[in-house]
Amino acid sequence: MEGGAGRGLECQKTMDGKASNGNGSEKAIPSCCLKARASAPEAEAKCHSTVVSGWFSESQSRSEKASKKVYFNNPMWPGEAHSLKVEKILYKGKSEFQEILVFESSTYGKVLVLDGIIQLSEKDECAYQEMIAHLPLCSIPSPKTVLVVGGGDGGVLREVSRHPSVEHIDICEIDKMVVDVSKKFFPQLSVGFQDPRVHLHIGDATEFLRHAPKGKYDAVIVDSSDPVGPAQELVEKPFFETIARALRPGGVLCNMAESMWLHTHLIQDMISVCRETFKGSVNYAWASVPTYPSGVIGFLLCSTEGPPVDFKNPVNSIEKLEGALKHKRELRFYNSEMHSAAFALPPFLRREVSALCHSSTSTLPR
Ligand code: JA2
Repeated sequence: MEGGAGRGLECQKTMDGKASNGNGSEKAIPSCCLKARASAPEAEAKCHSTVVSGWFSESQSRSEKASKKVYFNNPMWPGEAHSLKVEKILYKGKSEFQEILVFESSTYGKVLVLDGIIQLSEKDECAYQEMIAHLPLCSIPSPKTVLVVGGGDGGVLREVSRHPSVEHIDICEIDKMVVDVSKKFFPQLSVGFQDPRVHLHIGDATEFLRHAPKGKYDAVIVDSSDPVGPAQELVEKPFFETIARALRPGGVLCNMAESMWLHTHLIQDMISVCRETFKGSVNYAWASVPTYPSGVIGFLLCSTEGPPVDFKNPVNSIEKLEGALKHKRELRFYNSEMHSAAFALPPFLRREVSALCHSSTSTLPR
């Protein structure tokens, strides 16, 4: 997202609607805000069900024919909706698996939406992709073989390939159309596919993992969409079992694990399934991602029995890896401090997960 880098940063509005340059002195409204204000996207906006009068709202887009209330009726986050102002719809299509929408937003750059749910925006994708890749890969010494499940946009591949020790990266994405759309609209993410270590497999990840040699991977990263639609199986026990089988002893899994504000029970369920399945450590981390519901996303980290893994204190720090800070593009969100900080939990969540997470290597209290 070089073109959109820092988009919005130079354009912060104060609560009273006046523009501010960040040092307290008020200025005329900057041109980017005027442009956003003047845009009249309604004409294009009408052509997609999730866009209401120029605002995209996360919704259950499958119920297109139902009344307007579907916009506030996503089963993953009932009673709330998240909106972004639309400048222009760039693409809409339907694959064998889902609806795909790409639009230019007023303040977050281009946005990829699958089945009415935001998957990434150019402005904040760095937080999600950097964390989901480096939390596991910096927790083990010298990772060599990595599997990415989902992640068809390529952003996680871009991050995995920062690690000079990595020799082989498999990616199993169910929907080829996501890959094609990313190559067309998100070159800063799909650049990840250009690395010669990357091997793309289009298909069902549960099937792929069943055929993977036992103990093949040092790390598995599950970059899935929410568990409604094609990703439903990816939070269930049989899936975790196939991952544990495909990991070497002391290998690590990092799984997208929803919002601590909205999905505490889902997180608890995932942790208890993972405690049963992974005999090493299990831990939970989170990061701020403004375009995801409630503005945060969680990561569930697990290791198999073998060399112990202390997720909170990275042994393979990114700052020490040759060329890693600048590979393809600079790191924007992740560093070793952010890594350890991501495991700090507010009391309400700590109470819920600490009993489930404890193990000899976990840093959470029993
Ligand atoms: N974004 C993706 C993906 C899989 C393929 C393409 C893009 C994500 N997984 C993360 C989605 C997190 C959604 C949170 N509500």
